[in-house]
Amino acid sequence: MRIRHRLGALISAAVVGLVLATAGASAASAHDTLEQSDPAANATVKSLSAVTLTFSGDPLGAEGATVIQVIGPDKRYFETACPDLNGPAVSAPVTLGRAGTYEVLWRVVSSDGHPISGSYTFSYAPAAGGAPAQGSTTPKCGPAAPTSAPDASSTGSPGSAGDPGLWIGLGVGAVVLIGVGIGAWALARGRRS
Ligand SMILES: [Cu+2]
Repeated sequence: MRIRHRLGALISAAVVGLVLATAGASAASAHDTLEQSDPAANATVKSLSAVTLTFSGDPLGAEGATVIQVIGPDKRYFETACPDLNGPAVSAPVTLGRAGTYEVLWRVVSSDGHPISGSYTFSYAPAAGGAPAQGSTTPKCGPAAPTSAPDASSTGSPGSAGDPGLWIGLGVGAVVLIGVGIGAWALARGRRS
Protein backbone atom coordinates (compact mmCIF):
# COMPACT_ATOMS: atom_id res chain seq x y z
CA MET A 1 0.00 0.00 0.00
CA ARG A 2 2.74 2.42 0.90
CA ILE A 3 4.56 1.77 -2.33
CA ARG A 4 1.44 2.38 -4.39
CA HIS A 5 0.92 5.61 -2.47
CA ARG A 6 4.43 6.76 -3.26
CA LEU A 7 4.08 5.84 -6.91
CA GLY A 8 0.88 7.91 -7.08
CA ALA A 9 2.59 10.87 -5.46
CA LEU A 10 5.52 10.53 -7.86
CA ILE A 11 3.27 10.48 -10.89
CA SER A 12 1.28 13.51 -9.76
CA ALA A 13 4.51 15.39 -9.05
CA ALA A 14 5.68 14.54 -12.56
CA VAL A 15 2.41 15.73 -14.09
CA VAL A 16 2.63 19.01 -12.16
CA GLY A 17 6.24 19.40 -13.32
CA LEU A 18 5.31 18.81 -16.94
CA VAL A 19 2.42 21.29 -16.79
CA LEU A 20 4.69 23.93 -15.22
CA ALA A 21 7.41 23.32 -17.81
CA THR A 22 4.94 23.59 -20.69
CA ALA A 23 3.33 26.72 -19.25
CA GLY A 24 6.74 28.31 -18.81
CA ALA A 25 7.67 27.51 -22.38
CA SER A 26 4.53 29.00 -23.89
CA ALA A 27 4.68 32.12 -21.71
CA ALA A 28 8.25 32.74 -22.79
CA SER A 29 7.38 32.44 -26.46
CA ALA A 30 4.27 34.66 -26.38
CA HIS A 31 5.07 38.11 -27.71
CA ASP A 32 2.48 40.84 -27.64
CA THR A 33 0.73 41.27 -30.96
CA LEU A 34 -0.77 44.34 -32.60
CA GLU A 35 -4.50 43.96 -32.07
CA GLN A 36 -5.86 47.22 -33.39
CA SER A 37 -4.68 50.31 -35.16
CA ASP A 38 -6.19 53.73 -35.78
CA PRO A 39 -6.23 54.39 -38.65
CA ALA A 40 -6.66 50.76 -39.65
CA ALA A 41 -4.45 49.20 -42.30
CA ASN A 42 -5.60 50.15 -45.82
CA ALA A 43 -8.18 52.60 -44.45
CA THR A 44 -8.73 56.00 -46.05
CA VAL A 45 -8.96 58.97 -43.68
CA LYS A 46 -10.02 62.57 -44.36
CA SER A 47 -8.25 63.93 -41.31
CA LEU A 48 -5.95 62.54 -38.68
CA SER A 49 -4.38 63.92 -35.51
CA ALA A 50 -2.74 60.78 -34.12
CA VAL A 51 -1.80 57.21 -34.94
CA THR A 52 -2.79 54.83 -32.13
CA LEU A 53 -1.74 51.19 -31.93
CA THR A 54 -3.26 48.80 -29.39
CA PHE A 55 -1.38 45.64 -28.42
CA SER A 56 -2.42 42.39 -26.72
CA GLY A 57 -0.22 43.27 -23.72
CA ASP A 58 1.29 46.41 -22.22
CA PRO A 59 4.54 47.21 -24.05
CA LEU A 60 7.51 48.13 -21.87
CA GLY A 61 8.32 51.82 -22.03
CA ALA A 62 12.11 51.73 -22.03
CA GLU A 63 13.87 54.89 -23.24
CA GLY A 64 13.93 54.99 -27.03
CA ALA A 65 12.23 51.60 -27.29
CA THR A 66 8.86 52.87 -28.49
CA VAL A 67 8.79 54.28 -32.00
CA ILE A 68 6.06 55.29 -34.42
CA GLN A 69 7.06 56.84 -37.73
CA VAL A 70 4.54 58.06 -40.28
CA ILE A 71 6.08 58.38 -43.73
CA GLY A 72 4.26 60.29 -46.46
CA PRO A 73 4.11 59.78 -50.24
CA ASP A 74 7.10 62.15 -50.50
CA LYS A 75 9.10 59.98 -48.05
CA ARG A 76 9.01 62.72 -45.41
CA TYR A 77 8.09 62.10 -41.77
CA PHE A 78 4.80 63.42 -40.42
CA GLU A 79 4.75 62.32 -36.78
CA THR A 80 5.21 65.42 -34.61
CA ALA A 81 6.43 63.83 -31.36
CA CYS A 82 7.59 60.59 -29.86
CA PRO A 83 4.79 58.16 -28.97
CA ASP A 84 3.02 58.06 -25.63
CA LEU A 85 2.55 54.74 -23.88
CA ASN A 86 -0.75 54.20 -22.09
CA GLY A 87 -1.26 50.60 -21.02
CA PRO A 88 -1.61 48.53 -24.20
CA ALA A 89 -1.99 51.67 -26.36
CA VAL A 90 0.88 53.48 -28.08
CA SER A 91 0.00 56.78 -29.70
CA ALA A 92 1.90 59.44 -31.65
CA PRO A 93 0.54 62.81 -32.81
CA VAL A 94 0.68 63.52 -36.54
CA THR A 95 0.09 66.43 -38.90
CA LEU A 96 -0.27 65.01 -42.38
CA GLY A 97 0.89 66.59 -45.63
CA ARG A 98 -0.51 66.06 -49.08
CA ALA A 99 -2.95 63.37 -50.10
CA GLY A 100 -1.63 59.92 -50.82
CA THR A 101 -0.40 56.73 -49.22
CA TYR A 102 1.20 56.94 -45.79
CA GLU A 103 3.23 54.21 -44.16
CA VAL A 104 3.24 53.60 -40.41
CA LEU A 105 6.42 52.00 -39.06
CA TRP A 106 6.30 50.94 -35.43
CA ARG A 107 8.55 49.30 -32.91
CA VAL A 108 7.85 48.50 -29.25
CA VAL A 109 9.26 46.21 -26.59
CA SER A 110 6.74 43.44 -25.96
CA SER A 111 5.71 42.87 -22.33
CA ASP A 112 7.84 39.68 -22.41
CA GLY A 113 10.91 41.85 -23.11
CA HIS A 114 11.27 41.07 -26.81
CA PRO A 115 11.34 43.92 -29.33
CA ILE A 116 8.63 43.60 -31.96
CA SER A 117 7.99 45.77 -34.99
CA GLY A 118 5.81 46.08 -38.05
CA SER A 119 4.41 48.41 -40.63
CA TYR A 120 1.25 49.09 -42.57
CA THR A 121 -0.16 51.72 -44.90
CA PHE A 122 -3.25 53.88 -45.02
CA SER A 123 -4.50 56.53 -47.44
CA TYR A 124 -5.01 60.19 -46.72
CA ALA A 125 -7.67 62.01 -48.74
CA PRO A 126 -8.24 65.45 -47.20
CA ALA A 127 -10.99 67.82 -48.25
CA ALA A 128 -9.77 70.47 -50.68
CA GLY A 129 -8.32 73.65 -49.22
CA GLY A 130 -5.96 74.07 -46.30
CA ALA A 131 -2.20 73.99 -46.62
CA PRO A 132 -0.67 70.53 -46.19
CA ALA A 133 2.06 70.13 -43.59
CA GLN A 134 5.59 69.94 -44.91
CA GLY A 135 6.71 67.05 -42.74
CA SER A 136 10.33 66.49 -41.86
CA THR A 137 13.24 64.85 -43.60
CA THR A 138 14.19 63.10 -40.35
CA PRO A 139 12.00 61.10 -37.97
CA LYS A 140 11.01 62.53 -34.58
CA CYS A 141 11.82 59.23 -32.95
CA GLY A 142 14.17 56.40 -33.75
CA PRO A 143 16.58 56.07 -36.65
CA ALA A 144 15.52 56.87 -40.20
CA ALA A 145 14.13 53.74 -41.78
CA PRO A 146 15.51 52.34 -45.00
CA THR A 147 12.94 52.91 -47.71
CA SER A 148 10.67 49.98 -47.17
CA ALA A 149 8.36 48.27 -49.59
CA PRO A 150 4.72 48.97 -48.68
CA ASP A 151 3.88 45.25 -48.81
CA ALA A 152 6.58 44.34 -46.28
CA SER A 153 3.99 44.47 -43.54
CA SER A 154 4.70 42.06 -40.75
CA THR A 155 3.62 41.94 -37.17
CA GLY A 156 7.13 40.83 -36.34
CA SER A 157 6.98 37.40 -34.80
CA PRO A 158 10.46 35.87 -34.87
CA GLY A 159 10.51 32.12 -35.41
CA SER A 160 9.33 30.26 -32.34
CA ALA A 161 11.82 27.48 -33.09
CA GLY A 162 14.61 29.82 -32.03
CA ASP A 163 12.93 30.85 -28.78
CA PRO A 164 15.18 29.80 -25.90
CA GLY A 165 12.20 29.63 -23.51
CA LEU A 166 10.64 26.84 -25.54
CA TRP A 167 13.82 24.76 -25.48
CA ILE A 168 14.34 25.35 -21.75
CA GLY A 169 10.76 24.19 -21.17
CA LEU A 170 11.25 21.09 -23.28
CA GLY A 171 14.52 20.35 -21.47
CA VAL A 172 12.84 20.60 -18.08
CA GLY A 173 10.07 18.31 -19.36
CA ALA A 174 12.63 15.72 -20.50
CA VAL A 175 14.40 15.82 -17.13
CA VAL A 176 11.07 15.30 -15.34
CA LEU A 177 10.26 12.32 -17.57
CA ILE A 178 13.66 10.72 -16.92
CA GLY A 179 13.15 11.27 -13.17
CA VAL A 180 9.79 9.52 -13.33
CA GLY A 181 11.34 6.59 -15.18
CA ILE A 182 14.12 6.18 -12.61
CA GLY A 183 11.67 6.55 -9.71
CA ALA A 184 9.28 3.96 -11.13
CA TRP A 185 12.15 1.56 -11.78
CA ALA A 186 13.42 1.99 -8.19
CA LEU A 187 9.95 1.44 -6.78
CA ALA A 188 9.44 -1.71 -8.87
CA ARG A 189 12.81 -3.01 -7.68
CA GLY A 190 11.97 -2.24 -4.06
CA ARG A 191 8.67 -4.06 -4.38
CA ARG A 192 10.33 -7.19 -5.81
CA SER A 193 12.89 -7.57 -3.02
CU1 LIG B 1 8.61 37.20 -26.84
